[in-house]
Amino acid sequence: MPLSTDRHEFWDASLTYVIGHQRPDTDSIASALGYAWLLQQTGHPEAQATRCGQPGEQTRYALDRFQQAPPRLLTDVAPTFHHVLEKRAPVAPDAPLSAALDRLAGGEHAIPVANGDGQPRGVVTPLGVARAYARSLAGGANCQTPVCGEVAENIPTFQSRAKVSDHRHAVLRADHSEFLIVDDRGLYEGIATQRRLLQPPRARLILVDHNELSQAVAGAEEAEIIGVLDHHRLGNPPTAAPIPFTVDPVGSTSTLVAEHCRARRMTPPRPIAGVLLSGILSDTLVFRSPTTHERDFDAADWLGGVCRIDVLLYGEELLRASPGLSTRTVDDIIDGDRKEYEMGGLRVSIGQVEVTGMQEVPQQREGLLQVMEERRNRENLALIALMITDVVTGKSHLLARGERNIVDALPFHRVNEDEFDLNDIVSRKKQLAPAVQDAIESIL
Ligand SMILES: [Mn+2]
Repeated sequence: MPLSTDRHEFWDASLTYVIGHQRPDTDSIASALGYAWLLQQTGHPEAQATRCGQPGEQTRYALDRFQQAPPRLLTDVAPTFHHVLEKRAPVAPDAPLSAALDRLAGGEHAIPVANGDGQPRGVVTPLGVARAYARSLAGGANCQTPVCGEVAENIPTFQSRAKVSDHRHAVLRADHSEFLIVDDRGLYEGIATQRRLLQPPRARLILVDHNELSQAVAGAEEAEIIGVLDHHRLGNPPTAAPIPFTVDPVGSTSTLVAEHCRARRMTPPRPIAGVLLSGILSDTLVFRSPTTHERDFDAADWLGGVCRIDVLLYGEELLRASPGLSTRTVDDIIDGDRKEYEMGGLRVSIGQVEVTGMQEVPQQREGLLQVMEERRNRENLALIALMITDVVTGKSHLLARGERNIVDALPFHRVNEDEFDLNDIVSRKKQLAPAVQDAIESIL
């Protein structure tokens, strides 16, 4: 599916973005599409499905299979100068001063002056007019009225794309209460007032499939989180106002979306139903993961009926669409789905990668371990591990680098110095992370 619409766009304060986590997986894309659809049908036309990264191969397979377009890309939700500017019409430099005076008299504080091509030439302010008047008095008999360009003064200028938070200091300390905003080419776009810059509008987000800001779209800490629909551990900051917050320990966020649909007696169209089903099958590894809940079966069964598809057969087909190790870069394998934990006061990072068969592990092992060691040093980790899960057989291996006593304490079958056979462990959050935590706490 072409992703050619991925050019830079500003977020829109009139929309509510339903958005999954960074490095989106199938459940994250599916639940954003499904939940935005449900909201749109139930009185929230402003809901928009969004993603903050490129979908992987498995997700693209699911989208193609059900002919569903991916959610819109949104890579940053911090307020920019674009979000606060007022599009005041500029006056020409050779316009008579009366043109600016009329507007000042009407209550504007700064009248932008720009050439015909948009090149800004400053602003006319009451103070600037007073200064020009004082100059002309000092100059004696010259009674000719100046033009706007002669009276215009420079004020601090910002690019519309720049983040307000990056320039808060400059805005606070400026002698001016209004600022010129220009586009990428330096051409006039509008005026921003200090008052508005100190309280810019905030993007409205509903987080799906995550609740921790560290996993959210860039700028989320400056946004307004108005809802959370998730199935992961809590790691969210406090909000100013109460918000709908659902974190339910089921196998996928898509399950929660399907349940919301059913509770409201809304049946999604086939593309949405198919993608939601894919989210469930992907996160539960076709129900083989111990994170699987009875409710995941129910939701998948219902969605399978809606899109008239054999759930189990399709599930195997979907899992096989995951790419192998050799087609991915080492960085992508290690960082693609990596989460940091604090265990016994130590920093631990565990990544997970899905494969269809372990045959590529031996030739990739050394390269992966080397980069893991780099990450461990750079991020000051006590342990870094990569869980390689074969989604076809439901078995995993673990590569691990860390403090010697920690690696030695891992309660798994060692097949190599830095490699363990995890047998049928497939869940990082439910099986691996607790086992690693127990091991670390046992030696402290
Ligand atoms: Mn999920």
